[in-house]
Amino acid sequence: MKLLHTADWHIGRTLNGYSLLAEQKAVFAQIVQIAQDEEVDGIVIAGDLYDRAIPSPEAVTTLDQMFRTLNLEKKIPIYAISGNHDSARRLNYGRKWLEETNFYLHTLLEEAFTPIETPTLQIFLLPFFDPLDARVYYQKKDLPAEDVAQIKTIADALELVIADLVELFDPTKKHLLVTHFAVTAHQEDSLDLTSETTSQVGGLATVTTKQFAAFDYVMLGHIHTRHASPAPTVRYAGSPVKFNVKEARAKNNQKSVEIVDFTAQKIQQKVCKLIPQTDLVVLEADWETLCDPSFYQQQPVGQAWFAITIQNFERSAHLQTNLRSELEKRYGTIVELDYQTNSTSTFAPQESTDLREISPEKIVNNFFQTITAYELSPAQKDLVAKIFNEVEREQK
Ligand SMILES: [Mn+2]
Repeated sequence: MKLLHTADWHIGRTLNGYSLLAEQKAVFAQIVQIAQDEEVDGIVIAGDLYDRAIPSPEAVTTLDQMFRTLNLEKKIPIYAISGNHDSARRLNYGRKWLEETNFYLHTLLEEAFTPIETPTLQIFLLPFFDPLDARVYYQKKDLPAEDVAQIKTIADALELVIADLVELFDPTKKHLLVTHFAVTAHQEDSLDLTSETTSQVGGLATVTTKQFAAFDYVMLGHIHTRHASPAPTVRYAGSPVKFNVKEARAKNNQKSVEIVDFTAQKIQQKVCKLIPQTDLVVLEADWETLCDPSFYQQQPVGQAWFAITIQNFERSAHLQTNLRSELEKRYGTIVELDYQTNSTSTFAPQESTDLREISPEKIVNNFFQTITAYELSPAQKDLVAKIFNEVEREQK
C-alpha cells in the first residue's frame, strides 16, 4: 500500500495581499504527476485544506476542481482530515457521498473511530479538535463527569482518544494515523512553529511522539516544514507552497511531498520535491546595488516574487524617490519591501518597544522620524494632537 502524504494546502491564502491560487494550482499539478508516476494507492491530505473557515468562492472552486481531478478523473483515493484553519462542520458537507468514490474526509472527532480498512492497512483519520470537542464527545459517551472534567489539554484528550483507537486495531494489519497537531519529540522541546497558530491555543504544544507509540506510522499536518518532523515515523509533510517571507528566508525551505510504502516487512519513505512556479526570493542589499543592472539582471526577474530589504539606507537622502515603484521597474512583483537604517544615524532610540506604553502622539512622531529622519515640527505636533483628541471624543 503506497500513499502520498501532503498537508496544509491552505487554498485561498494570500501573501501580503497577493493571491497564491495560481501557485497552488501549479504545485497541485506536480502532486498529481508524482501520484501517477509513483502509482500510489491514495493521497493523504493531513488538514488545513482551506486557509480559512469561510473560504472565498475562488478557493472553494479551486479545491473542488483539485478533488475532481484527483478522485474522479485520476481515480486516486483521497484520505483527508480538517485542520484548525478549516471549519469542521462546513467541510463535512457531502462526506457520505464522497465515500462512494473512495474519498474519505473526516472532520469531526467521532468520525475518527471508524478506520478505513484496506487489505493491509487500517487508516485512522483523526481531524483537528480541541479539548472542548473531546469533553462534548466523552460526555455523550457517558464517561463519568469527573473524568470529563479532567480533559483540559489536547494531550489529555489524545490519551483517551488513542486508547479508544487502539481498541479498534486489527492485529493482522499495520496502523496509520493521520492527524493535525503540533507534536514534539520531547515534552520539554520548545516549538518554533512555522504555522501561525500560537503554541498556547488549546494546549497545542503539549503533544509528544510518545502518545503515538501504538501506531506504525503517523502522517501529520499543522507545521509547514517537513524538517519539524519529530520522529522518523511521525512526519510532517509540510505545505506545498511557501506562505511567507520567513519561510523563504529559512535554510531548509525546499517544499515536497512524501511517498510512504507500507509492505508486510517494512515501511519505506521517500521525499519528492515540488518546484515553485513563481518562487519567493529574498534580497538584502544597499540601494545602489539594488539599482545596479549587473545585480538585478542576475535575478530571476519575471519568474519570481521578491521580498527586498534595503540595507544601510538613508531615507532622508531619497525623500523624493518612490522606492517601491523604482524597484518594481527592475524586479517586477515585490511582495514585501523594507529597509534598515544605518546604525550610526542620529535617530533617537525608542524608549520602549511595547506600543501600549507609548502615547499615540509619540508613536506618530517616532514613525515620522524613522521615515524622514526629522522630528515633527510644532505645527505638525499640534495637528497630530488635534486628530487624536477628535478620535478620542468620537469613541466616547
Ligand atoms: Mn496549516
